[in-house]
Amino acid sequence: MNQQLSPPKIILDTDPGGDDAFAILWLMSLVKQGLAELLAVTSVEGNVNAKLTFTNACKLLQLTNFSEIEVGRGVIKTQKEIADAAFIHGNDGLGNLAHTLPFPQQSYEKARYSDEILIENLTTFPGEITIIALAPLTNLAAAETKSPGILKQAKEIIIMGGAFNIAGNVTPEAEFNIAYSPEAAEIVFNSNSNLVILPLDVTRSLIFLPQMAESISEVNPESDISQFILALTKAMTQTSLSHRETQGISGFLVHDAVTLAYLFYPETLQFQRGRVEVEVMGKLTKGKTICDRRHRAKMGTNAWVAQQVNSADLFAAFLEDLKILV
Ligand SMILES: [Ca+2]
Repeated sequence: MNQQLSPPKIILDTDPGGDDAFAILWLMSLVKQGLAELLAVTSVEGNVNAKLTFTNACKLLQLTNFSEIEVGRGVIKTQKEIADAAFIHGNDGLGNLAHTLPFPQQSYEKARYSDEILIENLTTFPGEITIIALAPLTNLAAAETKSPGILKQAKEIIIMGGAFNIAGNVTPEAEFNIAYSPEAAEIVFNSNSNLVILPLDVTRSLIFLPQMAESISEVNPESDISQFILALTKAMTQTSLSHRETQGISGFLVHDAVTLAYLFYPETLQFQRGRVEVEVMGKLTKGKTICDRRHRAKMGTNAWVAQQVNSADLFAAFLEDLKILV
């Protein structure tokens, strides 16, 4: 198999997280189909604390029969800008359903730190690894700080984060993953010019509906994965409705899943190229992502920023792949 046709080598950086869980399930279906190679999962503190995101990532890998994949523990950021998102994702990060999943085999105390895993893999496979970042960019920034230039060794860094032409979701201007640590985002934005950014501008239209969960589970209603998808959808729908995240529509936003659409179903998205930067000083706008839209010559572009998504096509692909997993 030539390199162009070999499955992409992926490191998934994640803070599960209800929508992270759906992105992980989608990715594991693609791995199961031989379309992706997952080298490691680097968990991050974000939606909930570092130990819970580590445990949740392990449990989701175990649920999908990939427990051999290494999970890193998140680098702790001592100075947090904002609170976690347990009000959406449940106190355990998974809609208070984590206790229904298999007990993790990997131990948080013995796990390697996520930045070490990033540095080791990027050094071993320079230019080959796609990093999918679904969380605050703390781990990536820690790797870059410890080993300057290391993120340039990534083939591509795909980031769910930011809000450009719409309101933020944690402050009037800022999106959660970026607002959690604007300083970490700044380090990552300056580290590599092959960034792909999937902001709230596109993810806000990705409302996963209870009937979608039902259509997946119908393929194999008794499976543990089906049961988990149904229960998590129910829990996330309830919190999302009560926090008015979906314009009153019964469902919830699967923000993080959009990264897999970019990588495997790119026809579902449209992009513009530009230089993305983050406000790290603003009193009211800290964590806001900015891309210069003025018509003038520009230097130093670093990112493709998603502008539009065809959510019908995206969900069609998503559902078919999840049906293969359950
Ligand atoms: Ca996330």
